[in-house]
Amino acid sequence: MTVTSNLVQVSKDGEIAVITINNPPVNALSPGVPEGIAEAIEILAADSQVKAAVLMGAGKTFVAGADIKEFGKITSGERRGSELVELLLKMEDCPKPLVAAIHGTAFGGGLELAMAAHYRVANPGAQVGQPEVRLGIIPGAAGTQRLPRLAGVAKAVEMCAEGNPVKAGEALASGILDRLIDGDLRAGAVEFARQIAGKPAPKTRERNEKLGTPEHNAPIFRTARQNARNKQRGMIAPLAAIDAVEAATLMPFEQGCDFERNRFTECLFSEESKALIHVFFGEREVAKIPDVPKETPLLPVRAAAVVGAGTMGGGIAMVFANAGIPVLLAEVDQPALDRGLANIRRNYANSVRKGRLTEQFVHERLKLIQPTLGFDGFSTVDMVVEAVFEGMELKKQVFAELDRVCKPGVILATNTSTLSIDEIARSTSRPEFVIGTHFFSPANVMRLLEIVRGRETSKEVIATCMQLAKKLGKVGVLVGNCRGFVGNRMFGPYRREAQFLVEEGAGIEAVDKALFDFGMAMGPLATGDLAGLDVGWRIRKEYRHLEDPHVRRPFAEDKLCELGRFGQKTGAGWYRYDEQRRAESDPAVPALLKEWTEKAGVPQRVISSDEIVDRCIYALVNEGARILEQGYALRATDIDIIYLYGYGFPSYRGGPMWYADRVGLDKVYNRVCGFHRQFGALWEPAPLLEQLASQGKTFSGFQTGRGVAA
Ligand code: 3H9
Repeated sequence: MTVTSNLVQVSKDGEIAVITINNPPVNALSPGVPEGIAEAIEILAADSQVKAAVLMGAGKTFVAGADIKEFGKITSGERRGSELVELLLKMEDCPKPLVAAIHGTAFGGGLELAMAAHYRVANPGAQVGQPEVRLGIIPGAAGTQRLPRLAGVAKAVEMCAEGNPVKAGEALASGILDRLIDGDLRAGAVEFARQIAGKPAPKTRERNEKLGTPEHNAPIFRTARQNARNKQRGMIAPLAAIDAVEAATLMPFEQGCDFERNRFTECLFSEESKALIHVFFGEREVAKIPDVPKETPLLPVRAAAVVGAGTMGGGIAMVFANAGIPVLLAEVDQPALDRGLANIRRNYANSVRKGRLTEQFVHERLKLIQPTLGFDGFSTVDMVVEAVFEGMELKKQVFAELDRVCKPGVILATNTSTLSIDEIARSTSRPEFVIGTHFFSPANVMRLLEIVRGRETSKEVIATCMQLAKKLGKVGVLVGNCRGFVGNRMFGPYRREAQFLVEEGAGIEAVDKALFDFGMAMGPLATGDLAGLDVGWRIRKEYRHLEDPHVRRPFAEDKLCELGRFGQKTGAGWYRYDEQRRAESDPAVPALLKEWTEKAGVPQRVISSDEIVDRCIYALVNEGARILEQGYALRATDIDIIYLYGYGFPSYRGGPMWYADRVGLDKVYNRVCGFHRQFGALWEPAPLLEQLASQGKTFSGFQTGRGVAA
């Protein structure tokens, strides 16, 4: 074996050279890897015994792309970043045929590398993709130029603009791959290389037969741009990716590459890209809990149970079933159980109708959901998630009963969104096994799982739930046990400001539109209608005794609820709704608001969309700062991830704390101080915001230096 570097090795199998990239964990194209491959190409080109070569990855994957950690060096001018482009030309010009052999993933620069080889083979389980748009960039090593030449324009546009992975079978059908290899990939690839050795080595960049004509391509680009504007609203990278693929159809290869390079650089320097790269690493960082090390033993979760077959309980049961974990679904009586099961069937049927799931998948998942009355069968499960009505007394009764019927070592989780985990845990004899698993509605869709640590929750239980989140397809974020935990605690001030704004004279649609245009998935008032205004109303009634009567509170939503306007489910809330739950403005509400605000003596004024955004978003940030300071979240990143996956915050803005950092904490602090002077106590700046702003620091750089406070 010839070692070109510790990152790339060359070995020989008769007349076939095998180049192996060995840069764990994902063989990213970090500095040294492209150079190592270039050297390997030189070695085999000069070796007269070698007739063809295989390029593959060591370990669990081919190549997951460029090294994302290096992008900062390109934007700071420390690195050029065009080494890869040069390497790919060199590979393509190699006189001996190169076969890329793919297992795991060939993503981003990894697929670009493979496309510069003369042939591509893969294991059936492999995936290929150009996911760069998810990082706010576009392929930067001719991916937008070579992919349409292999896969055709429509497939290339879809892959580059949407960033979704493509399975090996589909990649074969679309022309990205030349052959699938069952069994030993190396042996199969070497055999394939023997078959093509000595034959001409086709260069992808010279293949123009799939590039289509302007007439044929025009509707493809038009539809792609429409889709990008709708589905990736507010983002620049998807549109840039489409432009670059279009360039491949209009210009010679070299010019297309220059075009791509310019758009790549533009994107790489954008705020969008910085935010999305923060999200990429943030998503992985939240899994790291300083006082719960990787080696913490995990408890088995082979079978689960859910108490309560309402909307949340049913959704949670589906989440377990979808992950292949058998789950008992318990209710107090048969009608409630029947309703719950009917809802689950309806949800699954909708997914089948929309083509998201197959009949077969649903059939198998439904078999995993076992309905039960009371606590029948609970003695055999490893984990229980309680999802009954949100009331402390009821929850305590359920947990006392679970303590009685469940075997030792079972994780007892509550889906409460507001109540104290510690108080619930005290109703059992095993508080170390009690934890919060706060799913978001609809549970089978939303990716966030807030994992709430009680004072006595054991590290094993925390580690198991974090691991389980991944298995369930969720992003688990550990939070501390405070009222509303992290997400809802921040959402309170956000929605409070939205209501104040309409009470002060802003239009209902104006408030929702300003935040929608900022990038939120929905405006805050429309979100209230969707979730049900009565939910907050009931909680406020429960906690009314804790409120300071001298502090201003919004009143309009309570009054809407008193009129039975609970939102979508009653056909009216802030908006009115037709049978299909389509919203339209309801002139009755502004009229009511006028009457109520006049009576309450709230002065009316014209409010700008900038003020709407700043008041709502900075209310999130100010509360986020308190949470961080009090240690209820481990890092600012954790708060960002919660808001991206649970609350529809735009990913290209990186989350509320990242957004505040980018605006500049001094500016945010001054604005919050202005609101404090204008609106009083509710806007008192969080001490951490004041401290970081005065020191010229950021939330991202702030470490509490301790674990999540329980
Ligand atoms: C690109 O290629 C641009 C090009 O056009 C060229 C321009 C010139 N770089 O996700 P995991 C780390 S842009 C650096 O937990 P999994 C990750 O942070 C790139 N690090 O594993 C983690 O570190 P830690 C386009 C990377 O098995 C560890 O590896 N490519 C990279 O669940 C394990 O990762 C992409 O966007 C990277 N490229 O999933 C693909 N990738 O252990 C990005 C991973 O310290 N990667 N790390 O937390 C992925 O989608 C997933 O990592 C993958 C594996 C599916 C590959």
